[in-house]
Amino acid sequence: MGKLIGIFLLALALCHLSHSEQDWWENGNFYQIYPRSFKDSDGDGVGDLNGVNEKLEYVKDIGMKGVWLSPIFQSPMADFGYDISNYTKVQPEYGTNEDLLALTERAHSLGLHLILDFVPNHTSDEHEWFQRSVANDSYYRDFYIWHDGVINSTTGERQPPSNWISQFRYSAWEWNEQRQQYYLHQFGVKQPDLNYRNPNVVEEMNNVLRFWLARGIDGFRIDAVPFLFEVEIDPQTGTYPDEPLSSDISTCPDPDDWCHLNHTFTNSLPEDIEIIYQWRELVDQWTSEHNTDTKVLLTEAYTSFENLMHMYGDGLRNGSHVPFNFEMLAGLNNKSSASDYDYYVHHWLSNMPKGVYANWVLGNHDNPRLASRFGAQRADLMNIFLQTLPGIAVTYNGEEYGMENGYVSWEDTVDPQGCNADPTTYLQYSRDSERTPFLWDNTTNAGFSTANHTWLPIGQSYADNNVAAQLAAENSHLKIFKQLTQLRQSEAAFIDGSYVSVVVKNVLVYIRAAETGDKYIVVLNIGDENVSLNLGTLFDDLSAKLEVVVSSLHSDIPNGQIVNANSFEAKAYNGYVLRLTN
Ligand SMILES: *[C@@H]1O[C@H](CO)[C@@H](O)[C@H](O)[C@H]1NC(C)=O
Ligand SMILES: *[C@@H]1O[C@H](CO)[C@@H](O)[C@H](O)[C@H]1NC(C)=O
Ligand SMILES: *[C@@H]1O[C@H](CO)[C@@H](O)[C@H](O)[C@H]1NC(C)=O
Ligand SMILES: *[C@@H]1O[C@H](CO)[C@@H](O)[C@H](O)[C@H]1NC(C)=O
Ligand SMILES: *[C@@H]1O[C@H](CO)[C@@H](O)[C@H](O)[C@H]1NC(C)=O
Ligand SMILES: CC(=O)N[C@H]1CO[C@H](CO)[C@@H](O)[C@@H]1O
Ligand SMILES: [Ca+2]
Ligand SMILES: [Ca+2]
Repeated sequence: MGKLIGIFLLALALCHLSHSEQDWWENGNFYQIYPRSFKDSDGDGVGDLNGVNEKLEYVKDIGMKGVWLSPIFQSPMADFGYDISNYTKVQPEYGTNEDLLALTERAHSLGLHLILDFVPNHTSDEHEWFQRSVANDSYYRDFYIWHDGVINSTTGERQPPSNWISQFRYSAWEWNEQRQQYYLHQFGVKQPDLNYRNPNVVEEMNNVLRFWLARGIDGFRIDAVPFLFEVEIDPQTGTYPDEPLSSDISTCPDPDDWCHLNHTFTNSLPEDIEIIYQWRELVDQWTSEHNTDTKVLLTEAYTSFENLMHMYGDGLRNGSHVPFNFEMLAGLNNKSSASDYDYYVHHWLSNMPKGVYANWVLGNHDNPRLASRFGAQRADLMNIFLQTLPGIAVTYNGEEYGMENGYVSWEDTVDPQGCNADPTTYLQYSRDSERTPFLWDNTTNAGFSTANHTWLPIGQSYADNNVAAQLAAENSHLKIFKQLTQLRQSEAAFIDGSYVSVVVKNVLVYIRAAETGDKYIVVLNIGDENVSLNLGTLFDDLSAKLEVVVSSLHSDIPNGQIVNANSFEAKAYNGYVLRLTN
C-alpha cells in the first residue's frame, strides 16, 4: 500500500439538475473538426463541408453534442484560414454557404450543434475593409490601427511608432506605401489588427455574429481573445508607449521574438474581457428573442489563470460559456505525475465562479496528438481522464481512436511555422503532424480522399488501424471512447456527481458520486510501474467488490469483471472505470 499523498474534498457548485433538465452544452462533449483533413467529398485532396456532412452520423455515434469547425471562411490562406477576407462567405475549396446551411440542418436533425470559428482580432489584408481603409475611405479610415510613425532623432529617418513585436516575429508595424502610414499587425503582415476602439468596427463584427445566428449556427469559438485591444495612444506624445523587456530575456534573447518583450500594452487588456461580456449579451439576447436552443461562446485565450476565470463573468455579467482550459493543456506532458494531474483538476474546480461548468481540453490542431505527447500506452488513459471529469470535455478529431502524429517529409511540409525552419529542425516547429488526414478505412488514402495527391500526406500506415477496423474489432480505443461518452450521458454520477480524489504513488484515484447514491471510481495509473491498491482504505463506504465498467485496451480485464476493492492491481499507463456494486 503506497503512501497517501492527499485527499481533497470539493463541494462542487453544480446545479443539481436531472439529465433531461440540463441544457445541451452543459456537461457536453465538444468535438473539434479540422475540416481540411476530415473528409474530402469531391476528390481534390482537401477536406470540405460536404465531407463533414457525410460523416456527421459518426460524430453523433461517438457521443458528441457540439461540433466546432476550424476556420472555413474565405481566406487567401496565409495563416490557414486565420486570415479572413470575408466573414460571411465560405472559402470555395470548402464549399458554399448553401453547403454550410445544409450541414447545419443535418447537424440539427441529428441533435448536434454547430459552432464556427470566429477570428475577430484581425482580417486579411485582402479584406474589402482593409483595402478601403488603405484608400482612406471615410467610413473605413479608422477600421484598423494606423500611425504616421516617429522620426528618429539620431538618423532623421521615419520609424514605427513603438517597439511592439508581432507573434510571428519582427515589428508589429508595417509601412503601407499607398496610405503613407504604418498599420498594426499582432500576427502576420497579411493580418492587420482591427481597431476595436472604433464603434463601427464593433457593430460590423456584431453583424457578422448575427448573420450566422440567423442561419442557425449554434455558437462561436472566438480566436485570440487577449490580442483584441491595445492601449490607447498617449495624448502627450501622440504615439504608443514602448513595451518593457521581458523580465527573463535570457530565455528569449532574440530581440525580434515576441517573447523578448513583456506585453503590458498589447495583451490581455481588461477591454478584451469586456467585449466577451458584450458578445455574450448578444448571443443571449438572440436566444431569448428567437426562442432558440442556447447559443454558446467558446473562447481561446492563452492568458493568466485569473483572466480565464474572469472570462466566465464578473458576478454581474456573464461571459464565455467555455473559456478553454489551456492551463491543463499547457501544464501536462509525459513527465507529469499523478499529483500534477490532480493539481490541474482542483485548481480549476476550486477557483471557477459559482454556476458555471468546468471544461477540459487536452489537444488541438496546435499540439502534438495525445498518443504522441503522452505515449501510445496512455492513449486510453487520457480519454478516460477527459471523459470522467466534471464539466465539459473537448476532443480534437482523431483522439477518440488514439491517432498518433503523422509523418510529413520536409518536401510535403506546408505549415508556415515548419517552412520557416530548415530540413533538420522543421519537425520541432511544424504543426502538420497533428493535422494529417483522418483514417477512416483501409481504402485509398485511408478513405479520406480519392485524389492522387492530398494536401498533407496520410501520415501513417492505416491498413489495420483505422476507424472501420476499430469499430469492427472486439475492443479498441474507439470502442472504449464510445463506452465512456455513453456513461457520461446516462450515469448521474458523471452528469452532476461530486468529485473526490486521492493520489497514491503515481496513481490518481477519484470518486464520482451522485446524490442518488450511484458511485464510480476512476483509477488512472499515470506511471510506468504496476501498483497494487487497497481502495477500501482510501474512501469510506466502499463495497468490497467493484465492477470494471471500462478500462484501457491493454488492461487485460474484460468489461463486467468483478474485482476486489482491497487488492486492485493498476497496471502501468492503464486507466479503469469501476462501479460500486451494492
Ligand atoms: C462577402 O461575400 C458576399 C457574398 O459573395 C458579398 O455579398 C459581400 O459583399 C462580401 N463582403 C465583403 C465585406 O467583402
Ligand atoms: C534610432 O535609430 C538607430 C539606428 O537604427 C537605433 O539604434 C536607435 O535605437 C533608434 N532610436 C530610437 C529612439 O528608436
Ligand atoms: C485621409 O483623409 C484625411 C481626412 O480627410 C486627410 O486629412 C488625409 O490627408 C488623407 N490622407 C491621404 C493619404 O489621402
Ligand atoms: C448569467 O447566467 C445565469 C445562469 O445561466 C443566469 O441566471 C443570469 O441571469 C445571467 N445573468 C445575466 C446578467 O444575464
Ligand atoms: C516524452 O516526450 C518527449 C518529447 O515529446 C519524447 O522525446 C519522449 O520520447 C517521450 N517519452 C515517452 C516515454 O513517451
Ligand atoms: C490555437 C489557435 O487557434 N491558435 C490560433 C490563434 O490565432 C492565430 C492568429 O489568428 C492563429 O495563427 C493560431 O493558429
Ligand atoms: Ca474537397
Ligand atoms: Ca488587436
